[in-house]
Amino acid sequence: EPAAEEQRFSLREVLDTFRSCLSENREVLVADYVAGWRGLVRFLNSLGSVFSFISKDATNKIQILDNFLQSENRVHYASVQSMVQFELENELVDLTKRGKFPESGCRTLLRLHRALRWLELFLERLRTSGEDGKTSAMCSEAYNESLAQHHPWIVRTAAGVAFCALPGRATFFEVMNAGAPDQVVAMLGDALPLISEVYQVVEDVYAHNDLLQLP
Ligand code: 1PX
Repeated sequence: EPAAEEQRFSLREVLDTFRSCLSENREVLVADYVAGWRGLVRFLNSLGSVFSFISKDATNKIQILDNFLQSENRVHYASVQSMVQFELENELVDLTKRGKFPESGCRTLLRLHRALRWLELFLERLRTSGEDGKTSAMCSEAYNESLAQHHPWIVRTAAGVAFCALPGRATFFEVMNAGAPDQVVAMLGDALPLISEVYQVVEDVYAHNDLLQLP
């Protein structure tokens, strides 16, 4: 029953997935990271088909990482840290220009990692916005401060058009299905520090290995 399924879906559960991402020794678990993204994409799809070019790309990247998680090398893909070590030691990453490994785990996860920064900035704006806040403006500001810097003109333009189709703040809060607006705001307040912690751990791993500009 798809309708009932839709009903139960709350952004709270999705954001909770990011809680389980971090192990006790601050390893970022790829399976949970990917599960979090799968939930976000589901949410994006429920906003309408204008966003399908975005969700298709995200789904594609999720699938690439999923394949590694099912492969014979899966133990090496358990955490972001072990993935980076494994792919670098075995020279499975194109470091300066695209070549033999256009779908390495490292470069694929980096795209989602950059998008997580967008999510953090966007949700923080949503959390602190007033009732008349414009989601499209919040979204494009967050985008310009993060992902846009890594996208060519054509993608930035398409993204800008899609942002105009975002529903208003009230509808947005309803779709999140996390209760009344003040409860949504509280939920975002709980979830954001976690998202930003996961972001920061991955950022540090990539920076330490000089991987932040992978082609
Ligand atoms: C309540 C808030 C929850 C909203 C959940 C929204 C989830 C958004 C998921 C966005 C995932 C975007 C992944 C983009 C990865 C990417 O940068 N890909 C590009 C580079 O990849 P490549 O393999 O070529 O190096 C690729 O070119 C991307 C193409 C698609 C366009 C990406 C536009 C990204 C806009 C992000 C903002 C999403 C707006 C959603 C509105 C709620």
